[in-house]
Amino acid sequence: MLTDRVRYKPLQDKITDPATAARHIQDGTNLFISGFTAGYPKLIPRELVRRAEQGEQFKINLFAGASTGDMVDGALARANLLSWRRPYMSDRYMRGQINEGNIKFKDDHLSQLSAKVRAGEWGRCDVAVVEAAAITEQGHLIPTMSVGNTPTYVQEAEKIIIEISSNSPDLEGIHDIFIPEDPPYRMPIPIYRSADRIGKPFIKMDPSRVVAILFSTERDHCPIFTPPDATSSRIAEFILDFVRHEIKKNRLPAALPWQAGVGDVANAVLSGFIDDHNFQSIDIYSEVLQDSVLDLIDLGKVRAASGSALTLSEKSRERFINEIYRYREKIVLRPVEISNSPEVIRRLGVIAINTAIEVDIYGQVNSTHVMGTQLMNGIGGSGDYLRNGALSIIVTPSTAKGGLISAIVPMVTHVDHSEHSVDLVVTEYGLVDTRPLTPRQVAEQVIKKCAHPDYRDQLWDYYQRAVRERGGHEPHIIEKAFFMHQAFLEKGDMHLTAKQRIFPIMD
Ligand code: 0RQ
Repeated sequence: MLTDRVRYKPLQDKITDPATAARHIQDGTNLFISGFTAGYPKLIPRELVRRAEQGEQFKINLFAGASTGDMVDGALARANLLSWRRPYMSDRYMRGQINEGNIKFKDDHLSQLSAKVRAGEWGRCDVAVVEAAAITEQGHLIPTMSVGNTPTYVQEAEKIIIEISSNSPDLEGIHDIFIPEDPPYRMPIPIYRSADRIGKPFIKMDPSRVVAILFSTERDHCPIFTPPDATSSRIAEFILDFVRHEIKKNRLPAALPWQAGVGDVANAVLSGFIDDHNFQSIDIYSEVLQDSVLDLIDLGKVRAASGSALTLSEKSRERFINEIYRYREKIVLRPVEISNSPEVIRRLGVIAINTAIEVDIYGQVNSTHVMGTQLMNGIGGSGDYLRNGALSIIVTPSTAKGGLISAIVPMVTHVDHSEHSVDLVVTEYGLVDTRPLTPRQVAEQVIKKCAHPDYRDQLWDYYQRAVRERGGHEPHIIEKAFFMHQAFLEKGDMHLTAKQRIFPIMD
């Protein structure tokens, strides 16, 4: 067991216990961890929480690949141990602390993080704590179910702590690790197809910086994906119909790879391929690969699936582990600066699908801040893909919070993606291809086709009035543009009666 997993003999005497290892982490430590929905360390965070519970006063700055599990983000936030957290996270309690101003958070495009760390923009790289499946004979690391920023963290850290996951499957050969040179010496990233491998199957590591190795029997706890509901399925149908039609008309090549963001709609689109005979050999060039990718591989429908992490339900994880030999030849796990590289996304011509919190009538998108102020998760990779995709699709259910909030609004309260990055807007009511339309035509169609019927009249009234009273290329009544948000903030509902629409709020 020990020699199987730590095959580099000089490191075998670094095996220790969590309390000893975690002593390298003190007040003010910049802690860089592996993890990108999966593959995060478990023992060190638990030990840090234990120390806090025993009364030790200290705070750390935590940098990950993206979101991790409750064992990291939830537990460290609850123990009040975090000064900073970067980047994307999705933990409910941590989100609350960030919004309260108790944890500092700054959002970054995921593709840019590693280079920023290498440039020293985040400060000293004190300690890296990484989960690994094994250490090779030469002293290099085999990561587990995610790569994220781990190669750069391992390269830059002064001290490295490794958690060997004893229940990780034999993942050797699934990763493709490549760290590009930084400007001005960067060369093209030579990926021409999703399947291309350009690096090494391990993370290069200087064993002399390893200060501790732990053995872990803990497992990732990944979000449970529910089967697609009617709304997600309808959105998926619109997208698949549209793409089929564009391919038929020769306006879109048939072989473009797909990226689908986090969440149910993404899963629904990929599940939509299952029964669709038009899509027989799909390339996926995405960030997080979910259960639906395994289903498609099982059906023989995937040529290659490239991502930075595999986020699987318990059931799919079992299947993955038992038949890894089948999946290994289809799946490539890369550093997030490669999976999300604008250069590669643009070269491959990715069809990118990402979810919004709200979209405005001209196609600007808010993915991150509810009512313009409350952080939800972060921009993640959505900007990397939407800005650079060959066809950039933004999806959202037409309403949120049981219908009390319209996801189609006159003006978004926070902008993550501008109209120039958005080709299609899709809700369960319809799809608008903004590409051949003027902003005014986009507004008219988004209101008519995408907004929930309950909100169409008030959006239309606003738009018509803006056209009449202010005009311009993108008509707005600036001082009234947030009347729907204002209604929600005042009475918990964006619905307005005809009278309210014309008088108190609009006037
Ligand atoms: O709140 O959790 O309290 O119920 O937002 O919304 O509908 O469950 O949808 O899980 O797909 O998340 C944009 C947040 C959508 C996500 C966002 C509330 C809603 C609910 C979640 P509750 P749903 P999803 C990278 C891909 C940015 C990063 C990204 C996200 C909660 O997709 O973080 O795209 N995206 N990464 O009630 C108030 C509204 C709301 C609202 C939703 N208008 N107002 N609350 N909610 N809309 C690329 C990859 O390849 C992975």
